[in-house]
Amino acid sequence: MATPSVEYLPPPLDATAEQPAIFDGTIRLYLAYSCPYAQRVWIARNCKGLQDKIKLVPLNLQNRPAWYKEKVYPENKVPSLEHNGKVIGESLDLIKYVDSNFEGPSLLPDDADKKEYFETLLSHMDEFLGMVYATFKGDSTKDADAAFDLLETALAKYDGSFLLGNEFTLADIAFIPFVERFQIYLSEVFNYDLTAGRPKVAAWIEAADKIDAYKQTKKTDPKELVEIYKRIFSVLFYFYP
Ligand SMILES: N[C@@H](CCC(=O)N[C@@H](CS)C(=O)NCC(=O)O)C(=O)O
Repeated sequence: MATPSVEYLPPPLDATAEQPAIFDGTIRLYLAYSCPYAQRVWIARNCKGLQDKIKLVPLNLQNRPAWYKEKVYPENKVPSLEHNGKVIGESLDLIKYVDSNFEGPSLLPDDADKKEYFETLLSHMDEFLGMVYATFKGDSTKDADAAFDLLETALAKYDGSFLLGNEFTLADIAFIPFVERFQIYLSEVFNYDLTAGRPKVAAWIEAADKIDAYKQTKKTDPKELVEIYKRIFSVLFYFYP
């Protein structure tokens, strides 16, 4: 069957849902549509054209089925991937796993320098996210400024719209789900445009938005996102509104 151009997305499973069969040969990606970590793996799966091969199993994280922790993935987080009689997790490991264990276009260039740069970018991931979250926790955008300036600099390393050049690769897949959310939250809550004065970041987001494999995973509801981030980060807002 040809892959439909817009995939049907099944509704999330909640605590009342029965567990799908496990280790029956079906390859399953357990995810939450709202989770940026899971979105990384979802994008990689779509980029490789594996929509018919890797089945999406969305969970309602607010009302998670108990069987997920008990029978599928004891860490009880998403994403996880059921493949070859095992369940594995961790989004940055999983995007590499999906790229190297399945058919479809390679999502990393052959070039050794670019591969090394990819690892360097990943090694700065926590720092990058931490800088943006520091802004979310406070009231100054200086840390976010520094983070997006780093991204602008990172995008200048190679010619082309993407982090490793002209192709949308695992490097972009690792960062874009977070930047997608940061753009919404910073604009809504801080009136801050992360692309202002950063032409490469602006062009990167614009180029990514044209990629179907990514577009189909963009399910962030701005209202819901703002509520979630506010709940997580704005304890101070609560006491000093
Ligand atoms: N390091 C993990 C993080 C995954 C993660 O934190 N996922 C969140 C959803 S966005 C989750 O499952 N949270 C549920 C929980 O912590 O109970 C990865 O990269 O895959």
